[in-house]
Amino acid sequence: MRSTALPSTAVHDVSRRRFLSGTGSLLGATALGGAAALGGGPLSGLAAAAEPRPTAPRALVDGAVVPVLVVGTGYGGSVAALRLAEAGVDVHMAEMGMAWDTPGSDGNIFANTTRPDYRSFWLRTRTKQPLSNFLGFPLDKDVPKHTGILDAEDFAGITVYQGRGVGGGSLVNGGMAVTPRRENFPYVLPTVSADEMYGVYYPRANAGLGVAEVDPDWWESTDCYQYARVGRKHAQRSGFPFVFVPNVYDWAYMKEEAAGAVPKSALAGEVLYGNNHGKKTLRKTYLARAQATGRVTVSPQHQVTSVRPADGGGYTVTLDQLSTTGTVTATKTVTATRVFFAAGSVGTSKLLTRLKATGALPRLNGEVGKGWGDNGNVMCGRANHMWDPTGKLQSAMPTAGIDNWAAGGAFAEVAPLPTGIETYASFYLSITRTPHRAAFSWNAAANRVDLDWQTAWKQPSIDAARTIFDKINAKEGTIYRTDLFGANKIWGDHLTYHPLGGAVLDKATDNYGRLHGHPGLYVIDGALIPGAATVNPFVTITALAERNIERIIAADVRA
Ligand code: FAE
Repeated sequence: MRSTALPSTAVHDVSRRRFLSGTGSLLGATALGGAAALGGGPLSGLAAAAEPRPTAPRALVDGAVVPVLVVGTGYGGSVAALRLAEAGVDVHMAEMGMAWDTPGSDGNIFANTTRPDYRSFWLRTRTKQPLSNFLGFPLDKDVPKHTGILDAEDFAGITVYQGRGVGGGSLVNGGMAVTPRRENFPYVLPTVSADEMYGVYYPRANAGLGVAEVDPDWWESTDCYQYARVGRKHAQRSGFPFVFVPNVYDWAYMKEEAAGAVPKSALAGEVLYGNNHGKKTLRKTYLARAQATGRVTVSPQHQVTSVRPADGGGYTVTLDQLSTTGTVTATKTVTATRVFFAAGSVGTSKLLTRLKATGALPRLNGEVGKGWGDNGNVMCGRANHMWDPTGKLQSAMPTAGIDNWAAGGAFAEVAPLPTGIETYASFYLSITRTPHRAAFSWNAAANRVDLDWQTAWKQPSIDAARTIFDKINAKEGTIYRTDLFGANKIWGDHLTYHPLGGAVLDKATDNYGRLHGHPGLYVIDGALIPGAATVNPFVTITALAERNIERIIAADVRA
C-alpha cells in the first residue's frame, strides 16, 4: 500500500497554532523531550516546555446549550467532530479520561510499558497487565488509584482493554492500521457497500489517520524488527502468507530513534501506557484538524451519565466531572440538539442499555446492547530455539501478520515482546473467526450493566489460532510458551483489545448510525460493527464513521 500520510509538519503546525481552545493543549510529538530508555536510563526532563499552554479553558459549563455533543474522543468521535466542524457546526466533545498534556515528575507524559505507575491504569490499585507473568514470575504490582490511560474493564467472562483520555484508543494501541481484505468485508459489515468503502471511505480514513508503510529495506536490516523477521521465516517455512501491514507511527522518527538521534519511544518499548513520541495518535491527526477549525472544544474528565429528551426539543445530557482519583467534583446538565455516542463499543453499549432500561430513552429498540464480539482475540507465545533469537531490542509497533483467514479463520499479528532482554520468544495476537456474540443487560439490583460473555466461548478462536501455530511448532520443533498468562497456561483467552458491536448498524440504528426511536441521536464508533473486523479494527471504525457522517451532514444537518 502506498503511503497516504498527512505531512507531519503540516499537522504539527496546525497543532501548535490552534490548540488553545478546549481545556488542554494537545501536544505535538516533536515538542516533547524526555527519554525513557528501557534499561532505566536517565530521563532528560525536557518534556513539553515548548508547547503553548491554554490561557482560557472552555470546559462545558452547567446549563450550556450546544448544537452537537460528542460523547468520547476516540476514532468515531474525532471523525464526527472534524466533519461537523468543517460543515460549520459547533461541536463539544466530552471525554471521561484525562487530557494527557502535562508531564509527570519524570518529565514524561506517559509511563513506560515496563514500569507501570499511577498513570497506567484507570482507577485500579493494582495493575492488570495483559501479559500477567513472565518466566514464572507475576508481573502485576500495586499502583495509586488514578484516572490512568488504560482501562482493564472486567466483565464476568472477559477483561476488555480500552484507552481512556483525549484520543481514546489511539493513545494506547499498537498503531496497526489494517484494511480488511475486500473478500472478507461482507462478513464485517454486511449492509454496507464494499464499492463505496474501498473506493472512497477506506482511502479517506487512511489519509486522515496518516497511515504509512515501513521502509522495506530498513525493516530488513534494523535490529528492532529481528523479531518480525523471525516471525516471517517461521510463517513462510510452514507455507503461510506473511503480510506487511501499515502503521500510524512516524517511520522517519523511528529511524532517528534507531540512530540514537532523538528520544526513544517505540524503541523504548512504549505503547500500552502511551507513546511520548512518534505515534500519530488522533491528537495529531483528526483531533488536531478538528480543533484547528476553531469550532471544536473538548472537556476532559467529564463522563456522560445520562441523555434524555429535553422538554423544548433536543436532549438533556448529564455529565459528572471527575477528579484524578475518580470522585465526582461537579455534576453538569447541558442541552444538545444532537448527541453522537462515540464512547467506544463498551462505553456506548453500556450507556444505551442503561438509558433504555431505566426509561431515559424508552423508544430505543430491542437491538440495543446486542451483537457484541471480541474480534476473536486470543494471544499466545512460542518458545524458539537458542539459535533463533528474536532480539533484545524490539520496536513496540507491529508491522506484519500471518494471514490464514481463508484456510483457518485466523489473522495473527506478529507482536513485539519489548522486555529489553533476549527472550527467544515469538508473541502473537490472533484475530479469529468466532460465532459467539454477547449481549449487555441492565442489572438493576447491582446498579450496573452486565455482559453475558463466557470464557469458554474463546475455544473456536483457540482452534483457529492453532491452525497456524500447531503447524509452525511442528515444523520448527518448538513449543508454546506456558509462562505468559499464568502458570502452565498457553492461551491468553481472558481478554480482548478489540471490543466491537452492542449497537449494531442497521439493527439498533439505521444503516447510517441514526438510533431508532429518538431522532437526533447517533452511534458513530466501534459499537456499530457486529463483533468482528477480521483484522485490527480502527481503520474500519474510522472509515465507517467517515461514510456515516457524510450522509448525516448532507441529510440531517444541511437539509
Ligand atoms: P475509543 O477509541 O475506545 O474511544 C472511546 C472514548 O470514549 C474513550 O476515550 C473513552 O474514555 C470515552 N468514553 C467512554 N465512555 C464515556 C462516557 N460515558 N463519557 C465520556 N467519555 C466516555 O472508541 N486497533 C487497531 O486497529 N490496531 C491496533 O494496533 C490496535 N492495538 C490496540 C492495542 C490495545 C492495547 C488496545 C486497548 C486497543 C487496540 N486497538 C487496535 C483497538 C482500537 O484502539 C479500538 O478499536 C478503537 O480505539 C475503538 O475506537 P472507538 O472510536 O470505537
